[in-house]
Formats: sequence, structure tokens, C-alpha cells
Amino acid sequence: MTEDLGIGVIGTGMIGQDHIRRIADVLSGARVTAVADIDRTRAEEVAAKRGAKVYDDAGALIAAPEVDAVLVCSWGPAHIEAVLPGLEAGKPLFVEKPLAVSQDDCLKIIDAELTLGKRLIQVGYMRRYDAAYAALKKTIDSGAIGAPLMYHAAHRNARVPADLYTDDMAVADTMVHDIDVARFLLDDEVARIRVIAGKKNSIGGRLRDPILGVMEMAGGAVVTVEVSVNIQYGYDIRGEVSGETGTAELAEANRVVLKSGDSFCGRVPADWRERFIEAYDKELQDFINTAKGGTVSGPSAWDGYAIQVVSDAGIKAASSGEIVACEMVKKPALYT
Ligand code: NAD
Ligand code: ISE
Repeated sequence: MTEDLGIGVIGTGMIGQDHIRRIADVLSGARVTAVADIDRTRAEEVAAKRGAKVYDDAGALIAAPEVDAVLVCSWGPAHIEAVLPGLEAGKPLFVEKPLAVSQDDCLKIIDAELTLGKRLIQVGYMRRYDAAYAALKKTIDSGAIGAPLMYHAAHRNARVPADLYTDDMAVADTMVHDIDVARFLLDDEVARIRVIAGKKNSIGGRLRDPILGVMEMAGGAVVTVEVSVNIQYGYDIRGEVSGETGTAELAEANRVVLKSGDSFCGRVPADWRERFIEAYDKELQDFINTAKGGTVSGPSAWDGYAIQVVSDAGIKAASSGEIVACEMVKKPALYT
């Protein structure tokens, strides 16, 4: 395809609008031709700025002739109602995390892709496109620290909406990114998970915050992930791998270190949009480029499924205090 890819966006909330902005103002090779949202007024406002058509539901948008590819940016539980019809129509889909909210639905998506015999789904686990994580992966793969033995991560949000954010979301909405990164950096699947909630941050009200996820990978490496969602000072994402002969860690996210008086300091990003702005740009440019060729790359439906298994186990582990096994179906060859 030489002309611009026509993209239909389902869900025009926070991230839907951010992705529409980047397609229109930053990226190349695509334009937003259609939008749909259960909040029709919101969809119309967004469409008016971009000259896009408005559709009443996912199905109508997917069927529209000006839609070559679809971005699914609605709430997680609504993803499945867009993804299955999208696959049936044979249109490439960029699906924001989570792929779906149950393992059964993830497996239905995998089955539909297997029937097509090619990948049409890229899931929005954008950290794989972040320059710092890519450099960390390259360092591990180079052998510079020997075999990786442990990965320690911290995922700290400045704050979350007290009325909307739940204990389960600390795993299903937030820790899922670190689960993806652990699998990506260590090239392995999570075998077991335990979640510990210790002393509570009084700022979080009823929330169990922070929590610590402790995972054992199939090959034996150990992963720890701190999730704090009311840390106040900013959006702080950390990761360090200990290997047999050395360690490698993400550098600070800021580009400038200010030294003045007897101190030095740098900016902490406000939220994920600031911290991962370039990663979001890269993941969507990759989607546009590959979708034009009729298939996609990046985080796959398998990744979405494997993360869902660990997320479900993590939620169970958090409420029971037990170590919970992460049992997955056999990985189909399409995803190897
Ligand atoms: P949001 O609430 O701001 O927006 C969601 C939009 O989807 C709303 O406008 C809502 O009306 C619409 N919607 C809900 N159900 C719908 C349906 N059935 N059909 C059409 N529209 C529907 O939420 P958000 O923060 O933009 O999150 C959206 C998705 O993006 C979620 O899956 C979330 O996990 C994901 N997300 C990913 C990242 C990331 O870092 N990759 C960051 C934030 C959010
Ligand atoms: C949000 O949904 C995201 O995906 C962000 O990347 C994450 O940092 C945040 O905790 C989630 O709520």
C-alpha cells in the first residue's frame, strides 16, 4: 500500500486521543479516518478536529471502507467486542493493553489469528519500544553481565484516582507492564507468583499500596516488582538485572542533570505519557509500517495471553497470600 493507511480508532478517551494526536501530528503514513466511542459527544468532538467520520459502534467502524486498520483504545472489558470482528474482517489491529480481560477471551483471539495463519494483532505493551529498555535487553543479550539471575523493577505512579482505582488494578492495570518486561528481558515465561502487601501508604486510603510481586521464571530467574501508586513525587520506572558477573540497570529518565550549589537534580516525569512518549511514537509507527504490508510485529496476542495468565494468578496471590502457579497452554508456532 503506497497511500496513507486509513485508521479507525475505537475509544476516544485519554490514550485514544493521545494516539490520534501522534498519528496526525508526529507519525507518517497514516491518517485517522474514523472514530467510535460509547460517549458519542466525545467521539464527535475528537472527529471534528481531525476530519474523521463518527460511527456508533465498533462493528460499523470496522466495516467502513475508509478503515484499513483499527486502534482499540476502549476500556479493557470492551476490547474483545472490537478485536474478534476486526480479525474476522481481516484488518490489522493495534490493541491497547490488556488484550482482553480473561484468559478465555485471549485464547479466542489467538484461535482466530491461528485460523487466519498470520499475525494481525499488536498489543500496546510499549516499553519494548523504549530506548532504555531496548539498551538493557541488548546489554543482557551481549553477555556483559553473564547469565541473568534476578530482575528488580519498580513501577511508581504519582497518584491514581481514589474512586476508580482498585487493589486488583495494581496487578491487572499497572504491574502487567513489568510482567511483560520481565518476559521480554529474560526471554522466558513466569512460572509462579506471590504478591506481598506490607505496611500501607496512608495516602492511598483503602488501597493496599505499595505491593511487591515476586515471580519465579520457568528457567529459575527471580523477579521482584514494587508497584506504588501514590508515590506523589512523579512517575518513576526502574529496572535492574543482576547477572552472574555484573548488573545492568535503566538509567534515570531525565536527559539533563542540573548541578547547583551543593546539589544535583533532574526532572522526574509526571506520568506515562511523558516517560514513554517516544516509545508510544515508535510502537505506533511500527504498527503503521507493518500493517501496510498486511501483517504486524511487536507484542503479540500470545504476549497478551501470557500476561493475562500471570495477572490472574497475581490477583489470586494477592488475596490469598499464597504462591500461585501460572499455567499456560502450549505456545503456537505462529508466535515463536
Ligand atoms: P479512558 O477512560 O480515558 O478512555 C476510554 C474510552 O473508551 C472512553 O472514552 C469510553 O467512553 C470509551 N469506551 C468504553 N467502552 C467502549 C465501547 N464498548 N466502545 C467504544 N468506546 C468505548 O481510558 P484510557 O486511559 O484512555 O484507557 C483506555 C485503554 O488504554 C485501557 O485499556 C487502558 O488499559 C489502556 N492504557 C494504556 C496505557 C499504556 O501505557 N499503554 C496507558 C493508559 C491506558
Ligand atoms: C496505565 O493504565 C498504564 O498503562 C500506565 O502505563 C501505567 O503506568 C499505569 O499504572 C496504568 O494505570
